[in-house]
Amino acid sequence: MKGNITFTILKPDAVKNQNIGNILADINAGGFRIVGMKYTRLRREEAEAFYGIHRERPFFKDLVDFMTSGPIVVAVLEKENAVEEFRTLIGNTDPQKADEGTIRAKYAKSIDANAVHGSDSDENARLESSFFFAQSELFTEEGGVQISYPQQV
Ligand code: IDP
Repeated sequence: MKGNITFTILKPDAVKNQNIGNILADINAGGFRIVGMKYTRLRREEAEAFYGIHRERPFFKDLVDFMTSGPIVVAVLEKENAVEEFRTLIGNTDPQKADEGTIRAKYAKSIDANAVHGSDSDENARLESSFFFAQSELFTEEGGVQISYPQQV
């Protein structure tokens, strides 16, 4: 069964361009509930760890520079089949290729400043959520804790 949790970042460009409200409205209109949310800023080591999978890619330094350039909003979202549904809502990584009406088509300017992050698997959704949120900071519709994190080693 597909999981019902995904993780998102409203990236520094979205915050700088005053699009927090617009993007959260699109997220709610897309049928997602906000389970947890924070306004924060990544330190360099945190951005490098979060995007560790891209460490060898040519754009890694630019990506880390950009992600640490200003405050961000991080959130955990709930919907049936959340990971796939959210990636459809945000559109292609490159806003030039993103379908009309998607969040990146509407609010992103370039492939690096592309407004939002969305997890690419259920496992990464849990991992990325645990990077920013304690279980006690996440609330289901009933007000209970939603996510069961893997055991810390
Ligand atoms: P995703 O965010 O759509 O899942 P990924 O391939 O996981 O895309 O890449 C992570 C982030 O790295 C992208 O959102 C984008 O900000 C940045 N990125 C990906 N490819 C490029 C590139 O070719 N040039 C510059 N930045 C890139």
